[in-house]
Amino acid sequence: MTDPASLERVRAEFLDELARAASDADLRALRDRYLGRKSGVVTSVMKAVAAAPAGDRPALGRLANELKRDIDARIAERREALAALGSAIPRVDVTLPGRQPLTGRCHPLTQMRERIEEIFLRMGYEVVEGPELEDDYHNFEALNMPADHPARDMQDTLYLAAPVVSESHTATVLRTHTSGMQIRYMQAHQPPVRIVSPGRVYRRDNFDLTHTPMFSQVEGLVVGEGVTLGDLKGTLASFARDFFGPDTAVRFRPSFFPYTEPSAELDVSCFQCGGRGCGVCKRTGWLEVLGSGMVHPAVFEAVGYDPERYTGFAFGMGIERVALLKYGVDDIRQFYEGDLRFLEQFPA
Ligand code: 2NM
Repeated sequence: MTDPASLERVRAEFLDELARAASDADLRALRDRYLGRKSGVVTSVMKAVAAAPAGDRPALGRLANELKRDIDARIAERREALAALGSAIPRVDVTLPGRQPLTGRCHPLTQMRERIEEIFLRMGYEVVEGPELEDDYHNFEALNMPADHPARDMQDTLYLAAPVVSESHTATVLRTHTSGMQIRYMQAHQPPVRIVSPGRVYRRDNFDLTHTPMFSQVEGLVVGEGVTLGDLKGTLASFARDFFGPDTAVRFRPSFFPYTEPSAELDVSCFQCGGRGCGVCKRTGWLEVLGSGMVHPAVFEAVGYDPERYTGFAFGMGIERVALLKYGVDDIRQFYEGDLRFLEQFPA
């Protein structure tokens, strides 16, 4: 027995079950249950229609066929919707290695400067920075370099086209060293003094493997009563072992600077060959690292310190130079080219 109302009940039941079908397998089972050839619900309806009184058959047949097409179409529609949903969910292979994010880090010269600063900070020094545009007095005059001194030659110094006036001074040169800041510090403070001054400095040089017209320095200054050459040697030997490694040997060679007397250059044993002689140290076993000396009395006079009461030592090193040595870099210009293939070799 069948009638239009029972066909609608079948449709309603089907729609109810369709709404709960959440997978391809559910849809296959649903299709089987309604449209299966042997025992599908709609198949039974068709059989019932065939058995209905002849007068009812055409109308019931139309309704039954329409129900069958509707069920078929809705299942197909649902299948497509599920497929679209499935492909929208990204498939993640959790066994793949993660993507390495590109992280920033400090430039190798900054890392090097901070390493040097840290070593001296641990020894009780203060870090002070000064202006890159400097006046003649702080860059030369107070450092025992009078007007006719060869270091002031146009060859070495970059002069400003016109003086630059600021609150603190009237600059005429790009500083050739950071000593100017140390003069400023001494003018403003009484001993004891223990400072390092890092910064960029400028020289009239051409670009080559070991020179650039701008480079970076760290200079140090210690002033007090009874500061000796022995303090200078001990301090710099200690720095060298900290910076280059505990097995580093040091030697001091006599040298000359207008602002120190006596003056000495510090060599460290070649970390590459341990002092036996190699390409890095040019077969000498030693590497020149920095310049130093006992502060000249004329410098103390210039800043108003009593040279009979106070003594002190000072030193200066090029950051690029020590970085070249430490890392075995053969061309200083690489530090300024911004090439990531070079820079990435210096993890922070
Ligand atoms: C050097 C070598 C030797 C130096 C001297 C001074 C100051 F200001 F105290 F006089 N500051 N730095 C100095 C001494 C720098 O660099 C190679």
